[in-house]
Amino acid sequence: TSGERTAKAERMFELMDGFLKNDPLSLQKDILNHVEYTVARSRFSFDDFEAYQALSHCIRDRLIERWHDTQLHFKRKDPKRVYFLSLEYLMGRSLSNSIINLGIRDQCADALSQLGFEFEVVAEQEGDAALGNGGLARLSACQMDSLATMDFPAWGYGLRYQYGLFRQVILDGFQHEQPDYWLNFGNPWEIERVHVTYPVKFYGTVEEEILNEEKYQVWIPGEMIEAVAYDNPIPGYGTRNTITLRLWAAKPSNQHDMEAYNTGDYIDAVVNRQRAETISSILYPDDRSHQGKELRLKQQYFFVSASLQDIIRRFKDVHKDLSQFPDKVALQLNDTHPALAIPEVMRVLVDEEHLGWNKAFDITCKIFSFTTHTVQAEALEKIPVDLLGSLLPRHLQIIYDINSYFMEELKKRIGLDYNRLSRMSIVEEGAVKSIRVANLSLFCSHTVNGVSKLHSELLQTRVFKDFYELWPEKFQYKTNGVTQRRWIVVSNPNLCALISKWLGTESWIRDIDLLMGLREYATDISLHQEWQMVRRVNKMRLAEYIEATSGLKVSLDAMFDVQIKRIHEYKRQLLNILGIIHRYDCIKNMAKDDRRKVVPRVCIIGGKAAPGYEMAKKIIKLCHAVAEKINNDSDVGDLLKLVFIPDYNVSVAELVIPGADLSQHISTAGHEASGTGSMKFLMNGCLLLATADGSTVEIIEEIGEDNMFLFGAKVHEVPTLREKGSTIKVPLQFARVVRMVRDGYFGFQDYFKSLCDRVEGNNDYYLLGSDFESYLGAQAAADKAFTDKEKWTRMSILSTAGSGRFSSDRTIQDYAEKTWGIEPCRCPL
Ligand code: GPU
Repeated sequence: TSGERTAKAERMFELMDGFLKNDPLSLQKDILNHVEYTVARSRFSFDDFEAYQALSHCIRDRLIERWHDTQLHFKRKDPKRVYFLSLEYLMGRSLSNSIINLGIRDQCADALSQLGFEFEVVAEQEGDAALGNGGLARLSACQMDSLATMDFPAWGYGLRYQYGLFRQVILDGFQHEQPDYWLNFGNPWEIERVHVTYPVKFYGTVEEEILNEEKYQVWIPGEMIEAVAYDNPIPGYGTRNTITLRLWAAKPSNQHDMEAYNTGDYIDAVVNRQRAETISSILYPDDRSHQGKELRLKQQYFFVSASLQDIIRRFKDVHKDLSQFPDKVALQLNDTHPALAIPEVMRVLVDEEHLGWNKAFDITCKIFSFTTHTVQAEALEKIPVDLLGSLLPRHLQIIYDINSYFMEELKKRIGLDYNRLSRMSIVEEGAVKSIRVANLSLFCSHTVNGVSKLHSELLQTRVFKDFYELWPEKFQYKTNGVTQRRWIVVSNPNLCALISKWLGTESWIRDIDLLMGLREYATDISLHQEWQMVRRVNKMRLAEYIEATSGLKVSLDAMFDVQIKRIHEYKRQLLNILGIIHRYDCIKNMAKDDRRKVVPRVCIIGGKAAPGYEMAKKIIKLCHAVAEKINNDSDVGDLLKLVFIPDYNVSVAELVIPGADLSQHISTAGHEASGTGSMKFLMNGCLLLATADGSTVEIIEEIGEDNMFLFGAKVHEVPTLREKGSTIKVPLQFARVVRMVRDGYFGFQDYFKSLCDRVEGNNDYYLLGSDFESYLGAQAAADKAFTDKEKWTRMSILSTAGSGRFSSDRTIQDYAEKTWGIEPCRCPL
C-alpha cells in the first residue's frame, strides 16, 4: 500500500542520515572517505590528483541528490520540455564550476586547506572535457548552464566521444595533433546507465507490407548497434535544479551478429563486435567543413535515434496520444548536424505508430526549431544521396517524400520558376547528388534562428533569401551569450568579489542586468585603484603561465594583446601577425630615442588548426617564425614580444581572458556569424579591437564605439571591394611586410610562399590588404589610450558594465519564450 511505501521511504532517508552536509568538517570526512574507499589510497598519504578525485566524488554525490529531486519534480509536474540536440559540447573542467553553482566554494576551500591542500591547485588537476571544436560547442555548454540556472525543464543530448578534440603539440613551430584520450584517468562527472540502452539500426532494405489493407514501408535493417546512456548532471546556480546532459556511447549489441557465432567464427565475431564501438570513438576535428564521410553520418544518426527513442519513451510513460507531442516536447537542432531527427520522427510516426503521413508531418513541423551558426553558403552541410541510401534507406525515401510535398507547396506559391525551385529543393542534382540538410531543416522547422542581429539579416537577404521571402514569420534571431558563472565567477574570482562589493550584492550572478550598476562608478577613483589591482594580479598569473609554457619572461607593464580562437583565414590571424611584423619593422627603423615612446606589447595568439587545413597550419608556423625573430632581438627587448600559447582550450581561456588588456576580433565583415569570445573578454573588462562583424555590432550599440577600437570595411562594402580585386590601392606598408615574409626574412621562404600569394592581388579574398591601414589606425588608437591609465580603466569598467546583454541567460530566456514555449519548473528546496 502507499502508506507502507511512505514509511519505507522515510526509514531509508533516516538510514541515509538525511542529505549530505556542506560544512567544512562534514566535507573533510567525506573527502577522506572517498580517498580511502573510492580512490583506494591511504587517508594518510594522497597527492593533489587524488585529492581532486576524492573531492570530485564528494561533489558528484551532492549533485546526484539534487539531480534525483529535480528529475522527480519534473516527472510530477510534467511540464513541456525542451530537448537540445547537439553533436558537440565543450564543457571544459567541472569541479570549480559545480562547487560554485552548489554555493559551497568557501566550505570546500576550508576543508581542503585543513587537510593540507590548496583549492586552486586541486582544481587544476582536472583535464578538460573537449567534446567539441570551437564556438558552437562552447555555446552549447554555456546554454546548458543557463537552462539549469533558470530552472527550465531541459535535457541536452549528444555523443560521448572517447577521443575529444586533438591535443595540439608544437614542434619546431609546426602543429602536430595527438589523440585526447580524456577518459584515461576516469571521469567522475558521468554516471553510466547500463540499463538505459537502445538499439540503433543501420543499412538493410525497405519492404512493403500490407496490414489491415493499408500499405506500410518496413525497414529491414542490416546492422544493429546498442547505445548506452552516460548522464552528466548539470547544476544550476542559486537553485536546487540539476538537469541532465545525456551522452550516448556505442556498444556492440547482443543481436549484433548472432549468425557468425552459429557458424563458429568466434574470434572474428568478437573482433567485429568491437568495431561497433568506433561509432562514438572520435570527434571530427574539422570546424565547419563537411566531407561526406560515412562514419560521421553514422554518428549523427546514432545519437539522433537513441535520443528520440528516449524522448518518445519518456512521453509515452505518461501520455497515450502522440498528437499531444507538440504540447509537451520542443526539439532544438543545434545547426544541421542532428537534422536526421526530422526523417527519424517521421519514420517512427508513420512506420511504427501508423499515423497518416499528413498528421505525422503536422506534428513534426510543430516540434522542431533550428539554429544555424554560419553565413557561408559553402559551409552548409550536404549528404551524398548514395551514402544516405545505403546507410539509411528508409530515411532517404522519407526525405524524397518530404521534398515532393515541398515542391508541390512551392509551385502553389511561386509557380513554375524552375531556377528557384531547384535552388530551394532539398535534393541537389549535380555531379554528386546530395541532400541539402539546411533546406530540409528550414522547411520542417517552425522557427529558424540566427545567432546575432547581423547574421540574421544576412540569412534573410543572402543565404536563405528564397525561404525568407515565402516564410518570413519563421525567421528569428537570438544573439549568442556566455555564462557569467564560468566566465567571471569561476575564472576571475577577484573581479567577481570586486563587482559584488561595489554593487552591494551577489545577485548579478543570477540577474545579469544588475551589472549595469557599475556604470555609476566608472569614474570613481577608488574603484579604479581596486580594478587596476585585480587586473594586475590576473596579468601576473598569465605571465607565470607564459613563462612556464614557453620560457619567455614578459613585462607586466606591457599591454597584453590577445587573439585566441580557432585558426581560420576569415578570422584573420594573418592580419594580426602582419601587423606585428609592421610594429617590429617600425621599432627597428626608429631612432633609439624614439623607442622610449613605444607602448610595450605582449602579443598573445592561440588556437588550433583543423588537421587538414593547410593554410591555417602555415599561419601557426608563421607566428612561430616571427616570434623567434622578434623575441631574440635585443633592439626590441620588452617593447614587443610574441607568444603562441599551445593547445588552446577552455581551461586555457579561463586563464588568459582575465589577464588580457586588449583582445582582437577581426574577421572580415560578414563572415563571423556571431563570435562569443569577445563577450567573455568584455565581461572581464578587456577592451576590444574589432571589425563591425557578428555580435560586435550589438556590442557597439551597448557600450558605444568610443569604448572600443573599431576598424575595417563594413559588411555592405565588402562585395564592392571584392569586385575591385587587384585594382584596390593597398598601402605600401602592407606590401612591405608581405615582402619581408616572401623574401625569407623569417626563414621558410618556400613554405610561406602560398600564404603570401593568398593575400595579394586578386587573391586577397578576406581583404587583409584593403583593411590594413585602418587596422594600424585602430592599433595606434589602442596604444594612445593605454598611456592614459584613467581613460583605459574607465573604458574597462564600462566594458564589464555593458556586458550584461551578452549573458546566455538572456539568450535562453528569449528561446524559452519565443521559440520553445516552455516555462521554468523549479524544484523546491
Ligand atoms: N561556429 Br558553422 C562554430 O564554432 N563551428 C561551426 O561549425 C560553425 C559555426 C561558430 C561561429 O563561427 C561563431 O561565429 C558563433 O559565435 C558560434 O558558432 C556559436 O554560434
